[in-house]
Amino acid sequence: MTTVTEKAKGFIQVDKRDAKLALAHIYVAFIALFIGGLCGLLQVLVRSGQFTLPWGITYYQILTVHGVLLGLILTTYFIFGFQIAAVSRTAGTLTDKQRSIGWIGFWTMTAGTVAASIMVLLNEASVLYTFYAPLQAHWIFYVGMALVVVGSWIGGIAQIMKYVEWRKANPGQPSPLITFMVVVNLAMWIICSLGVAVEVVFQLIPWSLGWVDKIDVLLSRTLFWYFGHPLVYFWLLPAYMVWYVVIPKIIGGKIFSDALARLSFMLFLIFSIPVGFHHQLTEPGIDSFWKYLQVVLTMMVVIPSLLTAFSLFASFEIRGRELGAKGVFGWFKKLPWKDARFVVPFIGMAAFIPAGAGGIINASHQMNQIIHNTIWVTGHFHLTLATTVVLTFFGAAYWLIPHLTGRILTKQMNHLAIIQAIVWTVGMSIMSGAMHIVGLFGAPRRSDFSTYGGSEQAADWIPYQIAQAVGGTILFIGIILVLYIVAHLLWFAPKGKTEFPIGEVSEHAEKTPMVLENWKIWLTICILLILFAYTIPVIDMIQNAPPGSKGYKLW
Ligand code: HAS
Repeated sequence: MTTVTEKAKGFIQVDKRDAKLALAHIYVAFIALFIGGLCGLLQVLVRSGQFTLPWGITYYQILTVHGVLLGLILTTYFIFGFQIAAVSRTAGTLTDKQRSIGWIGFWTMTAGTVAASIMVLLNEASVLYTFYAPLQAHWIFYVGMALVVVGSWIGGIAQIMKYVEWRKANPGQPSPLITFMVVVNLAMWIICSLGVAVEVVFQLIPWSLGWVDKIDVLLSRTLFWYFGHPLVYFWLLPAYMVWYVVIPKIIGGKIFSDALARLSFMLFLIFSIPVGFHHQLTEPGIDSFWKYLQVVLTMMVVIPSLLTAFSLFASFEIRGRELGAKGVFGWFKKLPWKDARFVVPFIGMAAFIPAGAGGIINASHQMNQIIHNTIWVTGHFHLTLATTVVLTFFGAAYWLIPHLTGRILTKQMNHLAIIQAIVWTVGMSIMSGAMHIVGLFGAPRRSDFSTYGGSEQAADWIPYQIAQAVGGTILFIGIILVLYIVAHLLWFAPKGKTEFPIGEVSEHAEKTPMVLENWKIWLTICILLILFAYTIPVIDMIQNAPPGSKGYKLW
């Protein structure tokens, strides 16, 4: 295998000051991985029925630490670190003003993270990562979460400013693909997080401070899920950036089509927000027409993922044939199976095939009745988020961190990174597989074993829960391995230059039509679809809220 360093000749280096900002985010992400992962291990042990938490720590407390730190903090910080580096690498070094705004965003998010984490660790906010009312947390937890969101807007604006500057300097030209993708992800994030911001600021904070004694629970859940589904695409799209732009370069090939990649991202922007009701299909108070409409829109958001799968297969096949591959699957053997930067994200891609099929099952109105609130759903998001996305992030970290720290990924670390991914795959197959199967038998998610462990059904679930504990323990070993590699890349790896790989578009690809970068058109469609999918049902919810829930209303 050619080492990363050997390949890295004459490449563009991210400016040191931007690298520092990106790295600050990456540090927080991996600290969150350690604490959140440890709580994940404790959780599967508790659910196996063989272990009791010491010192009065509760199941919901560790479940909240796990969900908030891994689902919200690890992801947001890694994504921001990656995006800042990607924008700086492809659209140019940030200006001092943009970088200062980036730092203000970072510190605002971090102040919020610390405040919220302290409340969760003190058992004052054991409300899980969805913080559904009527579970109530200490007001400091909600203020902390609001600061994380506001900080992400500030940090996001810094990245968008660089894009705007680039477009002004290069009129009529399509922007660098990965910078464009970053801006789509941020646009989606800002539009969707308005929902959770309204919920937290106008409902949860006044309620937790005792200014109002009741809130409209259905409305609060609806505002959460207006945010919650695009949240999962906010996690996914940076993985897609790696798949579309970085992986073709790593395999020595070309990006299949710039236009197709941009179209797929714009389809995510318009279809990923008006679909939150697919998390609320079993909830009363929402007319079934609106649920059905959002199920249809959910099926539309599957299309850009299918486009992505097509594009990836095309990139792989074209490269394989260049290297002499024959037959339908001959290209498979020609891929760089000894390069962790490829293998680790590739396992993530492969996992997304069953994971995506699971998502389609979830979204299919009637089938949702079988799996909703069972541990099948937990199995689903451990395949999507904790395998597809997280393995892609690990694979990216193996070139991103050494690029930013001025070090290299040695052959030994490259080898260890592949072993890490195999450990992860084994652990996750056992854990997520058991979750999917026992979920179909009706085993509940988010339930303390002590509350249901004595029931007759629970006896049938126990073998699967023990399997989850075995898988979870293997996964924790995977976390220790990745943290070891990351620490090595941050502080101990030999000094050297590592490439930030950015693929070139194939010369056979069609020219990118500029309409794909016409924000007026795409944002208008996005807002119209949101208004169409949400206006009437939300008015309905407010007007027809059951008597007890009218104590506090938004308007
Ligand atoms: Fe989901 C629940 C529907 C994708 C995460 N989802 C969740 C929850 C999370 C989550 C965290 O409709 C739980 C929320 C909670 O706490 O309650 N999900 C979908 C659908 C998709 C989907 C339709 N989910 C994701 C992704 C996530 C994620 C991505 C995180 C990153 N999900 C649902 C529904 C629920 C739900 C319901 C609510 C369930 C309930 O009742 O509570 C789709 O986006 C999936 C489309 C994906 C594909 C796959 C394309 C494949 C590709 C790979 C190509 C591979 C290659 C490699 C080229 C169609 C792109 C080649 C490999 C070889 C081996 C050759």
